Formats: sequence, structure tokens, C-alpha cells
Amino acid sequence: MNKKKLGFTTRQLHADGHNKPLHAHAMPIFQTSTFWFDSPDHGAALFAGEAEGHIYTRLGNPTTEALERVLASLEEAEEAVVFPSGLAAIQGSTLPFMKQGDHLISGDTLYGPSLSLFGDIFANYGIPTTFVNTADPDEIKKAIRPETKFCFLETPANPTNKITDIKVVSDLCHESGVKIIIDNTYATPYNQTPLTLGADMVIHSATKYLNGHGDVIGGCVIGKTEDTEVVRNYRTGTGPVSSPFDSFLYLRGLKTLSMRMERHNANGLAVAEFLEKHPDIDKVMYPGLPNDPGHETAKRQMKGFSGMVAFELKGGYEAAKELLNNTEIFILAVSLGTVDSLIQHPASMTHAKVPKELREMQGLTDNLVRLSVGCEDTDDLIEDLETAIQKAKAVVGV
Ligand code: LCS
Repeated sequence: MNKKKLGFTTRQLHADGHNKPLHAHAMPIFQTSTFWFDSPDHGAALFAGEAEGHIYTRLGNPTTEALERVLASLEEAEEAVVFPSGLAAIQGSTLPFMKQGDHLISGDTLYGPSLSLFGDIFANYGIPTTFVNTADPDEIKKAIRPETKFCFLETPANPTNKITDIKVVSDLCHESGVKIIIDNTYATPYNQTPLTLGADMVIHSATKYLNGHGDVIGGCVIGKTEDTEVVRNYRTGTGPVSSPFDSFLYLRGLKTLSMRMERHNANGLAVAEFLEKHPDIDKVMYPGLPNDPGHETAKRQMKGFSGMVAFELKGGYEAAKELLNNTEIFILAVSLGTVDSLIQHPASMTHAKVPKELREMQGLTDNLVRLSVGCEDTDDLIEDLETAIQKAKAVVGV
């Protein structure tokens, strides 16, 4: 199949390949740890890479490989390597290429534990990270050192939706031999394909939109074979593989990604527009709004603006807490990108461990509320928010 010529939805449905075992239509779950050999010579040939087939699930599993074919096709890449979480994918995209004394540049606005992975865990192994505002390419330029290996960033970034120009930043990094990795979790390949804009690798927390149903923790690293081979060998050598059942669920979720994202994009925009006009809301952060500082760049590099909306309610943290207590459709839970809507408070939840100075630098205030706008009927979502805002106002008195 010529993957590049087909549309996104066709690829999401067919890129796993038609030639499935035993003429199966859906890719079966290969829930097996090992695979038998025809003979000692067959086993030896498989180990020597002289025969095609499977050996042992840590080295490769047919269900996970079907998923990897779809992911690579959707990001317009050569290969994908699946991991059992987004954080494992971030580690897998960076660590195998680095040694003590190397340096990383990271966006200052990331999912909280991603900041800790670089700032605390990598630092303990002698790999320092400089955190910069990647929306300002000059900050990246100033942070580059001879030993800088990677620039890692999210765009849109969790939770403030900060936008970075992927093409500008990729060109700038490449001038100094620095590779660029984009965490594309918020956008998904339906809305944005960073590799086509110059990025070297993409990672995802597939726990989110890619799976879409809130029943799997997963991740992936996607890029050119010369890089993904290093990542795959690292995965085989250190062990973080997805269970075949999780790969099956994740592959099944991917089959409806484009349909879900169209709905997330439409509902995200409708909710952001409702909040922007609302007299009790101070600020809305959503790249689809013309007043958003990232709007022009987002318009150039994104096809839609996704379903993640952040906003500040008048009345501070007390009002925000009341709002969180009073939604009925938006479920009070972390995670994002599920078909149903979620609401959470980053300063006390997903970003609670980020030092307050860094949170403030990012614009992550104590009254910022984050919505993962799902696929429900738009009017129901808006009514749920309006009712909760009124209840919060009545209690806090703003
Ligand atoms: N990258 C981004 C942008 C994320 O939002 C997350 C998780 C990760 C990586 C890590 O992925 P995981 O290992 O959890 O699969 N974000 C979460 C969030 O905002 N709420 O709960 C989890």
C-alpha cells in the first residue's frame, strides 16, 4: 500500500496491513511471551536476523507491530516504537542517545512529571537540562551548548496551550547539530505532523487521544529508522514493552482517531468561545481563539486546535475548587483526550510538584482550570459549565 498517497482516515484503518494471520480481519491479540521454532537452525537464523519471524515478546510482538505500522503511517514517518507509557517513551527517545555530561534543552511548559524526569532524574545521572520558553526561539539559541544533544518540547503545551513554531525551532536547532523532539500528545497527528515540519522525533502519551477511551496507559516514539533502531534496541535491552492486550486496545482506539478529533476540535473551539465571552472568566487559553498569542503559528502548523482548554475563573482558587466540585458531565480526573470530558486543577494535581516560581513563569496560576473537552453534545457541555460557574459564584460571591 502506498501509505503517503492515502488520506489520514484510510491510513488509520488500513496501515496495519491486510495480510493478518489465519485470514483474521481484526488484528488478533498475540498474548504469548514466546514463539516456537521449527528447528534449531530456524531459531539460530531468527536470532541472527537471517529469517523473518518472532522470537520472544520483549523483542517484538505481532499485535504491537501492527500498531507501530499505523502510528508510523499517521505521523508520516519511517517507523514507530511503542512503549508502555508516555513517560517511558520520553525516556526512550532521549536516554539511549545520551551520556553523562551531555545537555538537554526543554520547554519550560510540560506535563509536570516530564519536567521532573529531566530536571530531577536525568540530573542525577549527570545530564543537565536548561528549561526555556520555546515560544521565543532566541531563548533556545542562547541555551545551546556544544554538548547539547536534544531540544524537547510540547506544542500545544500542557496545561497553558503555549504554542511553539516547530519549523523555526527545528531549523534553528539543526544549524547547531541539535535534534528536536516534539511531544505531540495534545495535537495528535490528525491536527499536526511535526516530522513534516522538520522535527527529528515525535513522542506521544498514547494514553490520551491516540487510544481515546481511557483504558490504556501507553506511549510511542516515532521517527526515522536510523533513530528508531537505537530506540528499539534500548527498549529491548531495558525491557519497557507494551502488553499485547494493551496494544490491541490502543490499535482499536486508533481506528476512530480522525472522527474523534473532528468532534474534539469542534467542541474545544465552542467551549473556548463560550468561556471567552463569559463575564466571570478572566482569561481563556486556547490556540483556536484569534486573540490567543499562539493563534497565527497554530493556524500555520495545525489543522485543528484539539479539545484542551485552560481558563482562569474570577474568584481565585476558592472559586475554581467550587467549579470543580459542581460539574456533572465533566468528570473530576487527571488524564486527557478521552471521548468523554474531564476537568482538573493543574496547580494542585498534574503540575503540583512543579516549583511555584516555574509554574508562575509558565503562566500556570493557582486559579487555572484545565478541561479536556470530549465528544458529548456541545450544548450539554456548555450548560454543565454554566451551571457550575453559577454555583461557584453563589458560594464564593464573585
Ligand atoms: N506528555 C504529555 C503532554 C502528557 O500530558 C502526559 C501525561 C505525558 C507525556 C506522560 O504520559 P503517560 O506516561 O502518563 O502516558 N499527562 C497527564 C495529564 O495531563 N494528566 O494526567 C496524565
